[in-house]
Amino acid sequence: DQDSKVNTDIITLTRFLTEKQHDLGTHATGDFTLLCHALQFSFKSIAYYIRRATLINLIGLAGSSNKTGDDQKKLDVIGDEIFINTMRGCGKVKVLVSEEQEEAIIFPGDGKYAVVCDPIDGSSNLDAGVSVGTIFGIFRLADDAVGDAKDLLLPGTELVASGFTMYGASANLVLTMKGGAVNGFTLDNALGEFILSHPNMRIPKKRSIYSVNEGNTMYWDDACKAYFESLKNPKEENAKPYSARYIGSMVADAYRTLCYGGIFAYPADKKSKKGKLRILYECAPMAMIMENAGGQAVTSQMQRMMDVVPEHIHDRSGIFMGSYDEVEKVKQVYANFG
Ligand code: AHM
Ligand code: MG
Repeated sequence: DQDSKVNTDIITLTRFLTEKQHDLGTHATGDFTLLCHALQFSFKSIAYYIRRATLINLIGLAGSSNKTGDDQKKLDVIGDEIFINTMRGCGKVKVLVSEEQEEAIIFPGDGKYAVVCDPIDGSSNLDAGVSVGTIFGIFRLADDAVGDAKDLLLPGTELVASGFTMYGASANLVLTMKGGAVNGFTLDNALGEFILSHPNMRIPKKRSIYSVNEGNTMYWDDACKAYFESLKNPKEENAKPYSARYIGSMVADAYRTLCYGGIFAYPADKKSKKGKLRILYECAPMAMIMENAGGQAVTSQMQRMMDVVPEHIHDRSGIFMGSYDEVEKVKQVYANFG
């Protein structure tokens, strides 16, 4: 009967984190667990407001611009405020960097962590109901850190945890910790809990899918042009061309790449000389997820993304990331161009 099929032993994010904390032994203070609880609350709130957006008239412009001069959506502002308030409220965070805030925000108190985030990435897609997401990274501050923005100019290799939540057909949280596995959780709206639905996610080793804004082709350098050309018009006998998939929402494109494999790229080009995506809260957290799932992430200079030290908190980089073999292929083509 139906009742006997009910799983009464589900692993919620809370249970997962509690078990992880236990694994760390007595030196774990629980601060990180509390911080993650605050994070998941912000994801639930943002998910809720995105679902309700049309109904409660949040769609459209907020009448303000962020520092790059982009029009900010009302939901951008709300997502940012939710994030700032939950991070302040948990008492474990000293510094917060948000894509929507020009300066790092310093919280009073003795928080040991720094959090970097893009509260609602891909927000240009919101009005069309396309998936968007929150990207985040967590650093443990050095004991002598004064807690200002400079403490955050760190490479991805220093991240203790990173992840994202995609607000799509369901809210999907992907979380990984330093040297650990990548785990996927799905928000059960009725229970209000993130449930471990995708334990130990591994990115397929290769897959013939490419994801890039091809409208920028005229700005690409020759290596980049040659690489994508080789996917569309493979020279090997009987080889089939790759499929194109580009949502224009990094979290959604990254989530698909994680699930199905392939390559996602936002290269540096003649127009965006340093690329478009931000190192600290977009590229590095995604690179950590890709690597921990068995994939790779590199810059447009073919440097390991995780090693890049941003020059300032909103610094950008070109990025190629995804299946291990697909990134190898990128490196090969670029090597031929010297
Ligand atoms: P945003 O942080 O202003 O939302 O911009 C980041 C987004 C990413 O989600 C996506 O990968 C990229 O911009 C798409 O850019 P483009 O429209 O140039 O293809
Ligand atoms: Mg963004």
